[in-house]
Amino acid sequence: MKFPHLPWSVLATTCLLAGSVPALAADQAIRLNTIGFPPDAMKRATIAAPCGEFHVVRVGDGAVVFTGQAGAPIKTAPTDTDETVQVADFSGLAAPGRYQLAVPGVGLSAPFTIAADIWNTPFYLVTRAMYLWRCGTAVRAEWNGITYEHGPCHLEDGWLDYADGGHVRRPGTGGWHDAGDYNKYVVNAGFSVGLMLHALEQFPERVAKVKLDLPESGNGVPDLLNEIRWELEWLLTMQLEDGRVYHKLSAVNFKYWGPPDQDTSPRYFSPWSSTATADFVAAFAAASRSFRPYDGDFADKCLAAARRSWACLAAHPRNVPSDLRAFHTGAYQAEDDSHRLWAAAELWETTGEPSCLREFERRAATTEFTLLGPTWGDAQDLALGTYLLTHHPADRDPALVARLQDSLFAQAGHIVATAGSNAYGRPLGVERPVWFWGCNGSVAAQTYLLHVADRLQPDLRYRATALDALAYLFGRNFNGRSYVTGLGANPPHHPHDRRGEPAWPGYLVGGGWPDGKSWLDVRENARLNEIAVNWNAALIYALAAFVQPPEPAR
Ligand code: 9MR
Ligand code: ZN
Repeated sequence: MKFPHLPWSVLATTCLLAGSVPALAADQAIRLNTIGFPPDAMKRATIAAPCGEFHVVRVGDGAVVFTGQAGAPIKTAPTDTDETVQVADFSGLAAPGRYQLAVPGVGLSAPFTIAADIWNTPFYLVTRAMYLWRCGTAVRAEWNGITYEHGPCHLEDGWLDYADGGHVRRPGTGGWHDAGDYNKYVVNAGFSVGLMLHALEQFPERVAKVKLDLPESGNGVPDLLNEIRWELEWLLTMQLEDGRVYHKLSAVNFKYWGPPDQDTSPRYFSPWSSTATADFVAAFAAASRSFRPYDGDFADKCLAAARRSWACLAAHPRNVPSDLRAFHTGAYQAEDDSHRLWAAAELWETTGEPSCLREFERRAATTEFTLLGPTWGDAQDLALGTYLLTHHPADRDPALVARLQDSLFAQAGHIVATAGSNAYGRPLGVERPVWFWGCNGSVAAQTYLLHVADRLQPDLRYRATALDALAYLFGRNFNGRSYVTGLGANPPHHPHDRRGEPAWPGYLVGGGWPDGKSWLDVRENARLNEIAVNWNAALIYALAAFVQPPEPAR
């Protein structure tokens, strides 16, 4: 059978694919991962219109390559997407190619691809997006024939007025802009670096050789590590002599909108915080491990910096928040327990020192894995993951190991079940308050639990659910749109990003809340449509697990 033989209603809706209609056009009723699927993966679409038989047709000649029957109607909760949908399962189709779903009476889906290396380009773009966030330097990249660039920015960073330094400058250029704003926050930076380092540490065979077209590419260091180093070099400028770490370097408000190299808002250090200091320790202890094979001097420098701030934490056993009264920008304030736990875990993993292990195990005694995966506010999953995947397992407390493994498998199992029973395969589900600022980032970050669990006890359901998370983010969602700029079908065109439009490519937007219908592709809406380093870092981690490594040279 050929595509032209399909009912006229399918053909009629094809024309709608050409325009970008923000409203729910008929074709947007067919919601699926618009990047695609590895051949052996589960493949499902969610159809928000009554349907029965469906077909998969090949792009080009329109040949029908698969026919199936949509599942029974599912009513989604009012707090979720409040609609009736049916699931089309075409997992039986494994042949590589480019396809569309054709649903008689409903329409045609966006095109998607079946191929083993389907996640390589997204990994490249989403990671290179970190490079495009670089501050204090000119950046330039091309994507889809468009050049994105700006000149060196924020070269005055920054002033010490609000950090007991008087009107004096202290060097703090470099690093990444945090998000749609150009400020730089240590807690979010440390978290993002940590998660990216875990991606490299857990999937080195997949990502260490990936070229990102960075200024440093070809220097013998993995490009992922080259990009991380850009942020680390800035983080080093945030550390005081005595190990305390400034909480942020920021303008006093969010008023400026425009290219970063035209931004003349004065930017200030805020006072130190214990949370920033703990995240600094964790990030640098982990970085020291990853840099060791490539650059021993830098690895030593990272470890020395981590130790200095670790000693500072010991001298300040209680949470010390930063005084942010002068600022109306991001706060990134958190209780620091999970951050201290993470610092202890990474420093122990790097040094093997019993005192770090004791500190970790004391703090971990009452800790569980979370369901949301690691977030900037709650780093404990990273801490517990490091402990369970350690390279010196024999030193650990076996009872604690057993309890934490149980906690991990329970939470990972819950995530699997949640995705399995969700109409869109969304692993965050709907029953708890799971629509919040940045919830798309958590959908990506939940894969952390799945992959750590898979490593300890391989189970195909963990990887399948991690692919469900990616499928959701790239189009199998209420909007039927990719939530990552520059990738997939009808991606965000108006992200909350001061660099403007056309949208800079490779960025995951925060996502809708307080329910499953709330997302808007509106530039002004930071709560729904901002981009941020922590969400991209989570997506980098989620994608790293599925990058197809290059064929070994013969
Ligand atoms: O991701 C942050 C989210 O968890 C908070 O609820 C929200 C409000 O404090 O802030 C988010 O982070 C923003 C930060 O404060 C400033 N830069 C942009 C970040 C993403 O919106
Ligand atoms: Zn800048």
